[in-house]
Amino acid sequence: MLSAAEPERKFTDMFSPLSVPAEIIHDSAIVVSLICLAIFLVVVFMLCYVIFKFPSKGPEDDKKEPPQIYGSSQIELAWTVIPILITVVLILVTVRTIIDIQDREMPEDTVHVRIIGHQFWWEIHYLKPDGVDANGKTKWVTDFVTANELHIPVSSRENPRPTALQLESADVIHSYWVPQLNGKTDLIPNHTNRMWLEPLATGTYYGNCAEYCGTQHANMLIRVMVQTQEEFDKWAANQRKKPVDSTDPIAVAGHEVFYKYSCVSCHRIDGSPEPLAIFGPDLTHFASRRWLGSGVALNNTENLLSWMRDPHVLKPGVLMPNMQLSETEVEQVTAFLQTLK
Ligand code: HEC
Ligand SMILES: [Cu+2]
Repeated sequence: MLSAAEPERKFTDMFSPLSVPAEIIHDSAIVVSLICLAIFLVVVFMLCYVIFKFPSKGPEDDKKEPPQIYGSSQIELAWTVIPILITVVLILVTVRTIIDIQDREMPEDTVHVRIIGHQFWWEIHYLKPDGVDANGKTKWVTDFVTANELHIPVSSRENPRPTALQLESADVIHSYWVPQLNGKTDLIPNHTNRMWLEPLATGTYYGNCAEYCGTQHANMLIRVMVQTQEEFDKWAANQRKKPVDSTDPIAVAGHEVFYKYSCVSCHRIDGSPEPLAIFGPDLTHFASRRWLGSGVALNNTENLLSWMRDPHVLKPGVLMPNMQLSETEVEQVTAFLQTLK
């Protein structure tokens, strides 16, 4: 299948970063954890010391108060100055990491992508430059649209090929998190956040929406296919094309079902009438995706038939209604969707 990228990286572990920004975060997390571990060990040591040094000498002794010390400027200085120093070190480590990630200059051939979070799926626009605006800044317009599965080229240290993400939301707050590729970044309504990925190995990376956004939040899954430059270019070229109209009579009937039941008021397939409200995923190349329902099930015939009978079976509470199709219509529309390669 076109969209596959091996190997599967299902292990969503932030301690094995495979992308430049994830590595930077990982390294500073280790420094911070080691400092915290040192503080923990000192406290535990002092606690054990006191417990063993001053054991109880019986019930009578327990009632007496130990001698009290007042106003030791040495002790007060120590417990004020040392924590301040530790905090300053933690601030420096954190600020350095933030600057390193946020102010990174992106090379000329960076891939630019706009991701819009929806309950409970991801709208993905690949962008292309379109001249400059009044301030001399590059204007970005949509090149092609897809959903849920983000394809990006693999990068290397000698020849960086990062992908810059522009994150937005159509409804509530979501959060984009692929632990091996970068930290979390929220998708906030009426505000654009940014992050970048620079993966150092190919494969399909797994992630999740990381901000509770409604009933199917747990099934708002993320898949990032990191491909070689060649595979990525091939994939992108296919996404830009209009799918070839099938002549199979069942698929042709399915195409009619698609218009008859106003699937088209929520979904875009190339050639659908304008204007287009984007409420559901773009289906132009739906058959080239490995999963359906934002990762909830594999995109195979059995699952697609189930989805067309009632999407709430695989994804209860999903915002696509049960379209009440007859069994014949279910089969026709399924056959049609499978031609959208
Ligand atoms: C009211 C709007 C609406 C209508 C009408 C609608 N859908 Fe959907 N559809 C959605 C939404 C929203 C999703 C995303 C569900 C999710 O993953 O959370 C979706 C998902 C899908 C998917 C899975 C896409 C993917 O990439 O995961 C398919 C296939 C689909 N719809 C087909 C259809 C067909 C065929 C019809 C007409 C019979 C239809 N839809 C009617 C809103 C709609
Ligand atoms: Cu979400």
